[in-house]
Amino acid sequence: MYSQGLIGAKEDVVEDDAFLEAFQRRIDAEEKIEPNDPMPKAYRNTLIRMIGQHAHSEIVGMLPEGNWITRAPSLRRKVALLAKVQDEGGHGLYLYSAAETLGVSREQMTEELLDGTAKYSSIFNYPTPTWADIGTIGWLVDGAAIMNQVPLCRCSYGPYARAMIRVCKEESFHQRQGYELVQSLCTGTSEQKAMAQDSLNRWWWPSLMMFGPSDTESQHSDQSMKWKIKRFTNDELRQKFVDATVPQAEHLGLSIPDENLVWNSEKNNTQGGYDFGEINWKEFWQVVKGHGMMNRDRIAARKKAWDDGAWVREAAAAFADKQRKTADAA
Ligand code: BYC
Repeated sequence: MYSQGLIGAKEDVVEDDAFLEAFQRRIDAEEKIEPNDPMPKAYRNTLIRMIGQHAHSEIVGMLPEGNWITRAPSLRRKVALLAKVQDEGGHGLYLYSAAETLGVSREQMTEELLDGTAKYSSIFNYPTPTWADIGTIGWLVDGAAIMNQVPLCRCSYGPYARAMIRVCKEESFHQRQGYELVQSLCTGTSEQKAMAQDSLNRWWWPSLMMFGPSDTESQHSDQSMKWKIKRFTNDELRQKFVDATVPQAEHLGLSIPDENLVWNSEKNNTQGGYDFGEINWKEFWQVVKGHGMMNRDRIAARKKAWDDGAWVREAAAAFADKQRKTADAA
């Protein structure tokens, strides 16, 4: 899908065995790959796909929470939520810029999001009917994002790895504000605590789905691990998330909605970990393929924002054109 229109890409290199082995040696030596370095076409396309999907997730991720900005219950909560949603917009911009260093344009990536060819995280296709969802998203969704994204700070592609450092710091603040919000609900009235439990019941399984298909089904993990784009498999990260989050739920006095959740001291090389129930993979693939509860609304909202912003793009292009002509005439 991304093989056409690589605006900044270097001429294709001859991908013979010597080239591929030399490239792998650089990866194995933990050297960072930079935009002008020769790289296999598949490495470039894997990164464009993954960084593009990540950027789209940040941008679409602003929608479910943005929905609550006008209804935040206090000024303090409103300020925190506004800042969080703005941070997600900033993450999207870093990531589009990182993808552009690989030779794909932001316009092309946006078109692929709007026409449904590019993916974004399944998690943002679930609705946010209650205020507790704002806390739960910070706690679980940003918590899962951190688990997945901290290892990406060591990704072999330099611009992505560097962008992830600031993103992770901000996600960490988001996770804390979410946990603190849920904690307030859990120490409030019985109705507030019930609202927090209901929200956890709805977001727990979709949060586990964020890590992607199981290792036996993941198409890209093996190669991405060899290229040190990914440092852990989907299942390894999912397990770390479950092990970190269950004690947090216990501290809040909330129940994880999984009757098969049980401590297993033999897990994780006998360090112990939780066994947990089977994810509903049918639901996961339905959402990924565009048939979740909110897929249509999310894309319609993005399309409207893109169309409404057309005059800004035209004005910016006209201004740049005028500057160029002035410079040429001087
Ligand atoms: N939703 O072979 P696999 C965030 C797709 S956090 C939708 O395992 P890979 C945020 C996958 O793309 C969320 N699609 O792929 C948080 C592939 O399809 P294609 C974003 C999914 O790439 C808080 C196919 O399934 N984070 O933004 O090795 C607030 C097979 O999967 C999902 C990132 O993007 C899913 N959950 O691993 C605001 C982090 N899972 O491309 C914002 C970077 C899988 O072949 N990305 N698919 O058509 C990654 O770490 C990896 O790309 C994934 C998937 C773990 C997501």
